[in-house]
Amino acid sequence: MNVDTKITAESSPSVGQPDLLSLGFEGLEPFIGRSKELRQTLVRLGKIGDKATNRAARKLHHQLKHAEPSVTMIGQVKAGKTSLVNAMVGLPDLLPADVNPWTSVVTSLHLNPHTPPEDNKARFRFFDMEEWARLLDRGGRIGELASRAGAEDELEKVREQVVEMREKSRQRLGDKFEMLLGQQHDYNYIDGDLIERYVCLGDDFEDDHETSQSMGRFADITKSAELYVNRNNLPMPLCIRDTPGVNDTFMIREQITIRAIRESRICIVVLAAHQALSSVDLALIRMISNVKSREVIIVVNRVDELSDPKAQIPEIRDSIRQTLIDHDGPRDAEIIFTSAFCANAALTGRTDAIDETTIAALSEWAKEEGYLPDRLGGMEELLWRLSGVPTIYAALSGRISEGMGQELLDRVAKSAMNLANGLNAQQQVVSRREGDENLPPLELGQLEAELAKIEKAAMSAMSNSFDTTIDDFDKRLERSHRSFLERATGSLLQHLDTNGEDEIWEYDPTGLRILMRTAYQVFGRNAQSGAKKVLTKTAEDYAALYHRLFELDDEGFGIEAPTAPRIPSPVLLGQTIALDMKGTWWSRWWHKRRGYRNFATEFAEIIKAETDPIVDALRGPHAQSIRESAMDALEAFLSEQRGILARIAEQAAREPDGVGSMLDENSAAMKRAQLKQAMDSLTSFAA
Ligand SMILES: Nc1nc2c(ncn2[C@@H]2O[C@H](COP(=O)(O)OP(=O)(O)OP(=O)(O)O)[C@@H](O)[C@H]2O)c(=O)[nH]1
Ligand SMILES: [Mg+2]
Repeated sequence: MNVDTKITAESSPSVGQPDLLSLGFEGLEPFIGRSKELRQTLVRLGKIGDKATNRAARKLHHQLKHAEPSVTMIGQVKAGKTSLVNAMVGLPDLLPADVNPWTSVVTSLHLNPHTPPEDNKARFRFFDMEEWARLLDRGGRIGELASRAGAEDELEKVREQVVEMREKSRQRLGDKFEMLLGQQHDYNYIDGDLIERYVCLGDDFEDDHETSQSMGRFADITKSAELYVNRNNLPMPLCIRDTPGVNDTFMIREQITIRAIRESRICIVVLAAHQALSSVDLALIRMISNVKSREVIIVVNRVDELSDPKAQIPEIRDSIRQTLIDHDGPRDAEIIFTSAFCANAALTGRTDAIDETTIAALSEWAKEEGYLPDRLGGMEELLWRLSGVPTIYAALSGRISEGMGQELLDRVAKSAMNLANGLNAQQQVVSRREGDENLPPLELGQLEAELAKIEKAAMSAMSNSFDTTIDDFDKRLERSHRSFLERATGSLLQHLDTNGEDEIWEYDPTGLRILMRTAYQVFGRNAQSGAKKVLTKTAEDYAALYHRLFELDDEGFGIEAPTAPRIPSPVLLGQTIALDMKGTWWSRWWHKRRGYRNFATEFAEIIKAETDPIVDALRGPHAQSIRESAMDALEAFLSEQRGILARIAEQAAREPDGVGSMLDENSAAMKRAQLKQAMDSLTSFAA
């Protein structure tokens, strides 16, 4: 649905501190320099080639220019995620941040330095019927769990909350609100009111009947918000995702947060300095423990609230490290200390919002840590540096350059090299035919059959490779799952033998997660090497075809195989299961059981029911999505090669009065020189 598309564009609020926003992004410069260099080469290549080559080069150019790395912010409730996102964007009032209302939706901010402010736009998606029904009819994951465990009281509590929630939504949105499910609302402007209506829940709104009736408060049923915002002073496009705090009783949002982490390469975990990571936050640690340390950044916010930062910060850092080690978290993740409050004061120029003692205390700590340079531009810069935001930018710059950035350069350079290889083959064919008019014509009639043969072989090799790998994965998961259940049940029986039934037994599911993670890693390695084999073989087949069809005598001529797909982190392993929650339901369940046999079989059943969905998701959608991205990469390669080969064949077929005669000797020589130069430059991008 398109809402109010005629509303005139409103420019985003602007802040006159462009220099602050670039501090810390210096680390991106080498990547951006390389990206520009590659883009220039693509422009040159496009000019040398025919129309189709030019189009292909422009497409690659666009991919480089608009590549958008993304980062997801997750964390404790009220840690200051939203305030920090606003600070990082440089727009302190963009997203509503307060004690009340609270964020209830994943908001993706797409920041782009290349699009004009008139193009700012917003898109809000609502839960679909199924998600909503799952939440309401069954009370989300907690409800499912409670009913499985027979925890009637918990179930009743969940039901009450659900009824209340449904009533509130009805009040806010009218009786027909369920009709909105599954829909989306689009706007071609962005402002605070609009965002608040879709992404925040809060008690303040309850009495606000006027807003409810006239405009609709959609936050209950909003699942995601996408905001497209112009940001001139950013070195490249960037997506920042804000998520609701991790403490959601219904846990439907846990799944959504997990999905949001999957969608970004980098995850920033926001904690509040005065409630640093403790065992209460195990759900949070579980979510990140399956992400590589290097792709997790831990941010401890609200340091302006510490009375003695110089002494407290090292203690907080040590305690976080210890918690990560104790609970199998990403132990080497970088830890950064921030104050969104200082950042936003710097951005708005309200430097007196922070009292001098706080500034002095923070400065003393910051000097020690090397956060402050010898010379400062002024109060704004001091506060901005103390805020830690430039340190976050610097960390992001490093991760982007070495991760997504490097892969992007590599992928685009390979495609560009293949375009150049095609042009090179074309030139060889043309110049040889020009040199000897009596050569017999090329046997181009076979081209279609040869192409089809390569394509068919490649697709079926890739497909077979994944069939085998996924099958192995499946078996391994099955084995791990079974052995975990056996071990857990064994330990339960042993407990009963030693301690009897009165003492509650607890079992840590970390073992299961480690087994599944290992199975996944093995699968990832096999999937990648299988895909690589197929891609390399296909590239060789193409190179042989070039030689055969066009009678190339250049020994060094080859075709670049595209890179095998990246294996994303298995974030979903972190989702909360019954064994993670040692709450009252467990002790009640325990005390209701009598007799060994009951304990053992029922326990095995409940744990199997809890863990089955994770196993199914891993071997199902998760493995499939990797298969699909490998297939996509292969298909793109096949169609790229088909295009290039068809172009050469077409040129060669026009001989002898085709291309050769269109160009005089000089310009042909010039083109050869230009192509050689472009190829030399592309060679330097090889990883
Ligand atoms: N003193 C201080 N207060 C902060 C800081 N960052 C955020 N706050 C305050 O903390 C409260 C919560 O901030 P939010 O940014 O809404 O926190 P959040 O993590 O997004 O909260 P939820 O989305 O509801 O989980 C607000 O009142 C902020 O003004 C900070 O660095 N220092
Ligand atoms: Mg928030």
